[in-house]
Amino acid sequence: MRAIDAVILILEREGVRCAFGVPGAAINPMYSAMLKRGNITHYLGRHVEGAVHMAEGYSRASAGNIGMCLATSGPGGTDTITGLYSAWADSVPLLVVTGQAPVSKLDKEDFQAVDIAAIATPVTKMAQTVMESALLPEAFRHAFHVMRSGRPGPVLLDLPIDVQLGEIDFDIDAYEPLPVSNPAATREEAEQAIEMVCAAARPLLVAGGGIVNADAADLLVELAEILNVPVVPTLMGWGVIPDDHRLMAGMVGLQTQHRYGNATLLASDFVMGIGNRWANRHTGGLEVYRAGRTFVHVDIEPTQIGRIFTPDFAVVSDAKAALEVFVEVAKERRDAGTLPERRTWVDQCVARKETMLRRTDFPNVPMKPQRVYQEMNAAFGRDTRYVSNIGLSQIAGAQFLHVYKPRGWIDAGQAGPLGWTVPAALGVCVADPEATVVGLSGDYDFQFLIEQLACGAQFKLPFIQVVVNNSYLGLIRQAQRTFEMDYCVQLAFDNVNSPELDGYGVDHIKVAEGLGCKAIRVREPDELPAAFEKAQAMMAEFRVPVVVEIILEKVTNIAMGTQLDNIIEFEELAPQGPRAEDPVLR
Ligand SMILES: Cc1ncc(C[n+]2csc(CCOP(=O)(O)OP(=O)(O)O)c2C)c(N)n1
Repeated sequence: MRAIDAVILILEREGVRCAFGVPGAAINPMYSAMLKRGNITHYLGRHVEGAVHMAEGYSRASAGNIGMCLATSGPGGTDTITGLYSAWADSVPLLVVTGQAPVSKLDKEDFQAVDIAAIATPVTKMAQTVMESALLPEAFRHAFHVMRSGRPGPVLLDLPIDVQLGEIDFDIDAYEPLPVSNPAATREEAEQAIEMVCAAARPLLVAGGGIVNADAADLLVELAEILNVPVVPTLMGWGVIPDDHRLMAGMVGLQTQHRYGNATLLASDFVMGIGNRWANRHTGGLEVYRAGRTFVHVDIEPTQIGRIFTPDFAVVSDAKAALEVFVEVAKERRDAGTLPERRTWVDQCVARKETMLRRTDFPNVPMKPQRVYQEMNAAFGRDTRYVSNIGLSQIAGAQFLHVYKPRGWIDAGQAGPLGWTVPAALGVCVADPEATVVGLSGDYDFQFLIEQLACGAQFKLPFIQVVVNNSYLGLIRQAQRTFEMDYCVQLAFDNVNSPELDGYGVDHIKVAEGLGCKAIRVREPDELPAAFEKAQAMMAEFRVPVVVEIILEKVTNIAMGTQLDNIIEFEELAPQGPRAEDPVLR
């Protein structure tokens, strides 16, 4: 059979059910092979970067399934690089398959021939141009193994057109995916780690995205409950413990943080990080983060240990394997009565969570963003999957929204490429068609890959896209406190077709409607509940993305700082005591 026909059989055997892509001459044999079998659904991107972020969103929402993006040679391949980087930075498995010029033409400056494997190498776990048809099956088997093993990540396979079309002998019945083997904590390591937790007076668990990747959230919560130790999820781990769990102590960081989270970290004397990478926006300056604390680090990837700082004790292990043996050891200590009593420390953490709050119930018009998140919490249920990316919208969303389950907050946490949210949300819709998916973007993030909305309209991928419009590049201008950079960077302009926008510039409603979606504009906070309800009804009726554009005040500042102990609060804080409008505290 043609080697590319064998590839399609392998993809099916490895669990691939869909592809996101853009065709072109060099990858067209692969499309012909998909057409022949008809088992892989193809979602046509309106930009290759959109297609690759859709594939990423699909992987991030799926436990186990891997998103695949197809692109042609030359610009098709280079357009995938941002998606590969974003997946690589956040440990997301993702398969990019590119077409390529024929092998004999690779060094002849052929049309759209570029060494994409070399370009992709720094942002992938493996990037390879496969030079022989007979090598294609093993290249794919190896690629799936690499994506699934150790710290997950993306792979790019580049297929010259003659390699795709070459004839090979292949029997799919003789093909088995390679088993995944990951390092696992030993019993001795678990005893040592739990002993260190027990020896601490004010311990915390930092729960990272590795727990999400390992599908081990239940074990993390079980461990925290047995030990009675509060949990700080990282941005990538947010949701592994529900926000309203008594032991959810808040997020820590310079931007996506809670006041109570930072205060609790600063009050702690011990931190065990599991499946996290001590990202700098979580730790801030290491002098403050580490001062007076003992650290244990559990990570699947040995080269991650000590990359940021040397922990007092390290365990190289898959998060699930580590948590299983930690729970076993903790249960034995509980049954033997050798776990320390933790009531005072936990009560102190809970008290901070109930009182160290930021105000959200602003009545202002134009709206303050805090109010938007208060109303989103009231409008969207516990099973909502939020998708967000970068900017003040993402930062404020993380400070004020509530997440209750793993993969309930899907975020390009490290790379933050503008434009990511809409396509990633579409990929989430494909992965979980039953879910309520809510994208959250600033106006600039929304505009970057706005054309992807057409894909949602075409393939009936309904989700709610909240656009908080300050027409201001909020995060960048807020950063201007450090540099004077306001040089020809105004998003705002007078739109001659939409004078009612009063200088906010792009008419997102008209664009969204032109792309086949539904759209609502909201100016007053009291209109928000009805707008969200209407958006959900429209989504159900028309099965297309629904944009809810919220006109914000232009100058918006969200609490952030340069160290955990000097976060600047720009707005008034909530009055002391539980905040009635907050569903987590109600
Ligand atoms: C591809 C890319 N270019 C530039 C940036 C830098 N950047 C980060 S946030 C931001 C402004 C975002 O504006 P908007 O999406 O409207 O969100 P806001 O901060 O106003 O909520 C920019 C330019 C980026 N993250 N990605």
